[in-house]
Order: sequence, then C-alpha cells, then structure tokens
Amino acid sequence: MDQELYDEFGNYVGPELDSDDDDNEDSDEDRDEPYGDYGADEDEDMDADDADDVPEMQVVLHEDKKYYPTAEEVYGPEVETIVQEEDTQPLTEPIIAPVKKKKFSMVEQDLPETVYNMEFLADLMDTPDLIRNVTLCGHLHHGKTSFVDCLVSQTHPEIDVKDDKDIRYTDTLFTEQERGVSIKASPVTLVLPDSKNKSFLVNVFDTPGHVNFSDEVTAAFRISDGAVVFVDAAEGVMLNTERLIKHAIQEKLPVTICINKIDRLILELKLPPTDAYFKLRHILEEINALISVYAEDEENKAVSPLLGNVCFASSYYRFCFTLGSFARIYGDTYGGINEKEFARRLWGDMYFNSKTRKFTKKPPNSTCQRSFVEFILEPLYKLFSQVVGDVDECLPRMCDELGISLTKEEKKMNIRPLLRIVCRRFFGDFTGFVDMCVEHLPSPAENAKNKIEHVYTGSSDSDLAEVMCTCDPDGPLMVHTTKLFPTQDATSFHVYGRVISGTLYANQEVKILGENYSLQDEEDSRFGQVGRLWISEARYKVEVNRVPAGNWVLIEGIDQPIVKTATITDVSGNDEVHIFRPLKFNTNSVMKIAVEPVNPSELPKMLDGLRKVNKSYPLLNTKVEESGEHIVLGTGELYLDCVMHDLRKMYSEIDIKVADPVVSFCETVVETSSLKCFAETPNKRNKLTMIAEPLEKGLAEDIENEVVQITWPRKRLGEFFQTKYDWDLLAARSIWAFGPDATGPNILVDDTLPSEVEKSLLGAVKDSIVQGFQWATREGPLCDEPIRNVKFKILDAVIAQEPIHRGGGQIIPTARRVAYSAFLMATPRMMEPYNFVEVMAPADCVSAVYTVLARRRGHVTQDAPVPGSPLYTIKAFIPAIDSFGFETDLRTHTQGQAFCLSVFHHWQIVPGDPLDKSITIRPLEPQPATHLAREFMIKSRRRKGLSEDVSINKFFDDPMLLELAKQDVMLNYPM
Ligand SMILES: Nc1nc2c(ncn2[C@@H]2O[C@H](COP(=O)(O)OP(=O)(O)OP(=O)(O)O)[C@@H](O)[C@H]2O)c(=O)[nH]1
Ligand SMILES: [Mg+2]
Repeated sequence: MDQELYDEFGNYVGPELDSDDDDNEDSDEDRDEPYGDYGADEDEDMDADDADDVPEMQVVLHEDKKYYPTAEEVYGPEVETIVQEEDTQPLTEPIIAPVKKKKFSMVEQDLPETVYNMEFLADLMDTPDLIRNVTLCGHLHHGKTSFVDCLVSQTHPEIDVKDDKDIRYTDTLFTEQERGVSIKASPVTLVLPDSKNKSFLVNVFDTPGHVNFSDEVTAAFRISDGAVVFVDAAEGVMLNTERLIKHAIQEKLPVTICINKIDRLILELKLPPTDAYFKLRHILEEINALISVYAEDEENKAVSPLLGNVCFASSYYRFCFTLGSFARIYGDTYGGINEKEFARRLWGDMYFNSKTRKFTKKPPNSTCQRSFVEFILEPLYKLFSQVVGDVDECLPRMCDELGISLTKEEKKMNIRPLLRIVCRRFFGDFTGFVDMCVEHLPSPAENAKNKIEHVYTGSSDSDLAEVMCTCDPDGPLMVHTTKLFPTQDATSFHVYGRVISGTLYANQEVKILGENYSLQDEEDSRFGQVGRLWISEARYKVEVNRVPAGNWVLIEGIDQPIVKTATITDVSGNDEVHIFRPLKFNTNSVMKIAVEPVNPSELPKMLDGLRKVNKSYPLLNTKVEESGEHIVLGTGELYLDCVMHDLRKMYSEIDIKVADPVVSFCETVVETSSLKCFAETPNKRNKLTMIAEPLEKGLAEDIENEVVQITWPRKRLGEFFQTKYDWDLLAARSIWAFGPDATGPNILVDDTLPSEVEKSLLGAVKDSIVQGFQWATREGPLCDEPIRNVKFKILDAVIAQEPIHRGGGQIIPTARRVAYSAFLMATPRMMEPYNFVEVMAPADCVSAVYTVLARRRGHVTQDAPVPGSPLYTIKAFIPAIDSFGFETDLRTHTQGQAFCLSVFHHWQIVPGDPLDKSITIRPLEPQPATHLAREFMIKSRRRKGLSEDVSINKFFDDPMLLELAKQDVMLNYPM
C-alpha cells in the first residue's frame, strides 16, 4: 500500500479522484468473483508455472474489465452473432424466421430421360416443315390432359402412371391437381414419330376445358396452326365443344377431332357395338353441322374418319387410332392388305361380304355388320371383355393370338392397369394422332401467310409482312407473345410466344412493343435484353441459345413492360413495324368483385399483386372506381376464385377482403329522343344538337365481332349498312365513329344537311366531337356504366369561325353533355348480362332443375335426352347477377346429380324504368320485377360513391331546361 496516499488509519489522503468513485468501489468487489470464476481451474497452474510473469495483483482498468467471455470465444471464429435487445419482437414472431419456400407448381429437378436426344429436338426446330403447333381443346374433362400424359409417357420412359392415378403432367399447379381441373394452358414440345417412323416436332398446348378459362384457349390458339377438339364419346358435343369449334374457325384454324373415352361406351354405357357406331356417327354429324354453320367458306372442310381428320382414343387406357392406323394393325398381322384401300372402307355404310371377299354398300345378309363395327369395334369389345372377364383362361390365349407378351407380374395386376398394358401393346404408339396432325394441320411455314393476314395489324403488302409470310429464320426478328408464366417463386414472369420470323438469341437486345403501340404513338415500347431461352415442357424446361422462326419459346427477362400480349422485334432497322393484334376473346369479363386489404397499410402490396395477377390471366381486368374501390373483373365464379387464390397466396401474401360479387351493367335507350337536345359550349360560340335512338337489332354484335369495322373505306362501310341494315345512302356514308373504342357497340352519325350546316367547319371539329362521344359512351349518365346499342345523330351544329373558339376544351365536354341529354330523353334503360347455362342431369332431376332456374329469373330454352345415355341436357338462360351460387344450389336440390356450366351469352334490358322516382328501394326486401332497373342503378351508384340519383341539371343548359318545361316532359326526372 502506498504510504503517502493513506494516513495511519487507512483513509485516503491523496490527490482527488474521478467522480465515479462509488462505482469503482462496487465493481472492485464484483471484479474478483467473475474473473475468479472464469479462470478458477487454471488459477493454481498459473500460480505454479507463470508465477514470475504474472504479477499477483494486477490492476485492471475499468474499461478492460471482463465479466463474460466474448461471443467469439464461445462460438468460435467466423460465426456471426447478433445482439438484440429484449422484447422488440412480439412473442409470436421467431427471432430467426425459417426460410420460407414459395412453391406453387410441380417441377422436375433434373432433365428426365427421353426416348430422343435433346440435340435432335433442337435440330428439328430448324426445319419448319417438320414442326406442328397444335392446341388441344375441348369441353371440361373430355380428357385433354390425360391425352397429353399418354404422349409424355410414350416419350419419357420414366414418367408413367403409378397406382392407377392420373399423372396429369401438364396440370403443373398444385391447385390444378387438388381441384382436378386444368386452370392454365400449358405447352409441351415433343418429338413424335408418325406411322412411317418419321419424326416430327409437335408443340402441344394443353388448354383448360372450363368455360371460365376460355381466355387461355384464345391465347393458345393465337400461336397455333391448328386445333384438335376433344369430344367425350359418352357425353358428345357439349356447350364448350360448340364454342371452341366456332372460336377455332374464327381464328382461322383448321379443326380436327379426337373422340376420346371410347372405353366408356363399352364399360360404362355398355352399348352394343352397333349402337356405339351410331353414337359416334351422331357426334360427328353434330360437329359437321356446327362447322357448316360457322365456316364461311365451304372449303373449310367437314370432318370424317375417312378423311383422316378424326381419331378415336381412350386416354385412360392409353390408346389412340385412326382408320389408317387400325388398318395397319391388320396389315401387320395378316400381310398382303392394301392398307389405304382397306382404311377407306372402314367407315360409313360399308359391309364386308365374307363369301365374295368384297366390300359392298348394301348388307349381303341380315346379320352382316358395318365394316367399322365388324373390323374395329367388335375386336375392341372383345379385347376389353376378355381382359375384364376371364383373365386366367381366355386372356393368355388372346394375347398369344395377338402377339402380346405379358410377364407373370403383369398377369396378376388389377384389371385397369392390365387393360392399359394390353391396349398399349396392341395399339402401340400414338402414330395415328401424329398422322392426323401432320396431314391435316399445316406446318408453321405453310400457315405463315394465313396467320399474318389474321393477326398482323400492318398492311399485308408491306415488305416486312411478306418476309413474315415465308417464315424465314434469317429475316427480321418478329416474336408474338401471348402468355406470361410466373416463375417458381412467383416474383416475376417468363414470357411465352412464337417466333414469327427471324431468330431469337439468348441475351439479345430487343424492342418490346405493347398493345397500345402504333407508329403514331410510340409510347408503349421499351428496349430490353432477353435473358435465357427455353423450350417449355410443362414440368421442366430445356435451355436453348437460339430459337428460329416457327417455334414456340419461353423467354426470360423481358416481362416487366408486358401486360397481356406483346410484339418483340429487333432494336433497329424495323421502323415500319406494326404490332400483332391483341387477343380477341370469345367471352366477356362481366362478373366483378371489389377487393381491399384488411390492413390498409398493405395497399401497395395488394396493388403489386393485382398487377401480377393481371399479367397471369389473359382476360382479367382490374380498375379503380372513382370511389377508390379496386375492382377485379373476371369471367365467372371459378375464375375469380382462382384469381383471389393467386392474389392472396402467390403474389401478395396478405389478407384481402372481398365484397359480394356483382356484375357489370350497360346503359341503353329504347326509343328516339322525345325532342332535339342541344347544348352550347361554355364560351357560347358553338352549339350542338343531337338525338339518340336504339340501334338495329344485331348491329351492336356485328360491330363487336368485327363483322363491320370502322377502318373500312367509306364506300364499303356504306354498302354494308345499306344492304344489311337498310340505312339510307346519306346516313350510311356519314358514319363518324363507333364507340367507346373502335369496336364499341354505339354509332355516331353526322345527320346534318349541307344546306343548313357549314360542313367544313363541322369537319374541323369532328375529332373533338368524336372524342366527346367516346367519352360519353364509355361512362353513361345513369350509373357510369358503358352505353350500348345507341345511335347518336348530330342534327345541327353551329360552329365558331375562329379556330381559337372551337378548341377541344370547348367542344369535347359539350359533345359529351349533349349526348347525355339526348340519351336521357330517349327512354333510358339498364342492361344486364345474361348467361347461357347447360345442365346435365338424370331424368328424375329435371323438374328440380326447372324449379331452381325459375327462382333465379332463369328460363329453359331446351331440354332433351342425350342419345345413348340416361342423362338429360337442359339449356337455359339466367341473368348473370342471379347466377352466383347457382351451381351449389342446383347440386343441393338434385343430391349432387346435376352438373352445370354457365357462360356469358348476351346483354338484355332490365325491366323497369331506372329513373322512376316513385319507386323506393327498401333494404333486404326482394323487389318486384319492374323495380329491378331502379334497384340496380341506385345500388351501382352507391357502390361507386355517386349521388343517390341522376341529376339532370348537369347535362342540360338553361335554355334547354326552359324548353323542356314548356313541353312538360320532365315530370319524372329529378332536377
Ligand atoms: N373412362 C375414361 N376416363 C377418362 C379418359 N380420359 C380421361 N378420363 C378421366 O376424365 C377425367 C378428366 O380428365 P382430364 O384429362 O383431366 O380432362 P381435361 O380435358 O384435361 O379436363 P380439363 O382440362 O379440366 O377440362 C379424369 O378423371 C380422367 O381420369 C378415358 O379415356 N376414359
Ligand atoms: Mg386438362
């Protein structure tokens, strides 16, 4: 102890110390213990060994004191340690969250084994003549996906059915597997041999059969050169079969037919072979009737097994044949048969006379069967019955006869897998299907001209169009993309499309043109760099470094600017490029729901999610209502359900509230305006006079289906209206516009007389008036819904001489206002969407179906038994707004025996006057029919945050109101 610092009593007398005296004392005491603990074991050793080096009482400064070992001492070097304060996280949240794997679809981890070499597949891509781009489509559950399974398992030896379950290789999403229904179209590229063992590159698009997902089929059709329509042999032609045949013809695709599930005729319906033949013939007759209705030119040929564009299959039992391929089986077995000639006699009223060994058109004796029955159906029935019947005795004999060898294990299998093996060995590969595609569907090179004429918006005489028509891999790059597939983790998308001309390379710089791009307005275009390129195989992808014209390709890295479809082209050199037409769907998004995040702060996440689902569903529409509501528009309940699943789980992972579903409405008029309506511009220099009246029946649909187009030359347009709708020459030649868009179902006509109106002045403001008209028809005056089926006629116009007084700012809103007033004077009505419903039910449920329909304002148009089955089909119309929950309702009332599909069909006027103020709408009370229009209008207005009733003043000028008062026409209308 230092003597000078302490007195004899031990008190400190040295110089003054730092202020933290007290602490020091405390910690002095503390110090020894932990330190002692820490080094306790070694203390003695240290004393012994290092007694000389270590001073006994070392002074440790405050800042060097060490109470605990450091993290590094405890955990070792290179371990990252994080120190966190207590209680900053809620107990429910783990400090280190487990790594979350987002996975929504099935993928193969490695490239599976294939019977061909991938190099070979890539080589085939260079020869367009050996490529076929085919869409498989058909009604719900008619076996498209199972058929692709057959093709996949034929080419991928490892992939095969396990324990009697369908693989459904192209239903990659978990939701598809769980629900047992295809939701997304998915493509596979396969090398398949035809009957001459020549290999073809067949690109197959497996599409969903549910009517809600018809948009997927449209996207697939766009990049295909032909369609194979699947028909269930037992169910026959159904709602979507008809719609798809029509759609394929509209899209200028040749149609071939695959009658699937042949086995059901034998095992389920147990039809005698002759009846089975008649059923098949009936199906084909129905299809031919449909084709002749929808095909304009007769050369769009009928289908028949004799032509080779019909094949028969059972994808469940893995076989497929055409007359040709069946004849070949005979040829291989017996030899010396002219297979072609034989095949030609296997369908229709043809009989084989076994005595003369000749075919005749008349049955040689009363027991003789038609050749199809004798040579195809009867052997098939025999094959089935022997496998299903006596496995122990007859089967081995039959197998011997047919040269099918079965192993011991196989013989012990259950009936279904056994039948599958026997059929597969008997029929072999699906060469009949390939023959059908090769012969009846054009190659991309052959079809290029047809495709370009149909989908390219530019002139077909331009140089570029001519090059595209040759499908030249060395030409300028043109890629048409129609679908976006989300990546595994659903954070971005891969773009799917077809190379129309030129060759697309990986990592190439490209220019991406959106749907709104035009030479005049180049805003919707971006430059981008393509990432990797793949050939899509549903559950795996084959990477390639270039893709030449005529092929389908999956592209990485350019999804950002693309919303629905896009045109991809070279960065430079192609200044005259027009885009490929946006998709033209065969259905409409009329059902809508409003969505809102449960937690308002998550709105940005929801918006991002909405943007992504919008990309993923071709026909989905999202918009923001004036009230700030986010609206999602889809084709039906299942569609919206899938959209919400994706939105909640895949793309945004937040809780989202959904309002009750409603439908879109339209506004229309049923009479001609009761007086001429006029409006002055705010500067009082211009005055427009208009009336509104309903369009002729069928005209609105013609405009929407592009039967008539506003871009036609005047003369042609005039002729169309004169001949088809009986318009007079003057009116027919003075059509100014269709609205709201180029295909909107309203017309603006200039009905002024040159003697009264100075046409040159009117011409000067034409664009502004058209814009006002477009604006008005986009959002009608009743409840901001689009106007439909109305003709607006300009009767008079006073236009200012000086250009400065007749600018857009003056004219556009005035044109809109006068259109509104003319509309309101012409007995306005609401229109609602109507669905077409097809119900399949056993006979004893038919009356229940009627009851359920009647309760929902539906009415039946047809009910008829399905030939050769115990079922009835009932066709009916039902208002879309009353169709929510219809399916469930129907099932409960028929003990689950009825099955229905419904799809948008047409717009129909809602009974009642929407402006009748005497009607009061009481909450929670059903309204009589005549109050419906009012109810729909008021409820729509409330939802959109508009005032309760239409206020007329907004649309009428004071002089106009005076005029009205004079004529006493405003009795009903609120002012
Ligand atoms: N009996 C029989 N059933 C079949 C056959 N092919 C498919 N199925 C069954 O029919 C159901 C529907 O088959 P899918 O292949 O999913 O039909 P799909 O046309 O792809 O259906 P969607 O894409 O949802 O329209 C499944 O339960 C199959 O097992 C067949 O040839 N015979
Ligand atoms: Mg499917």
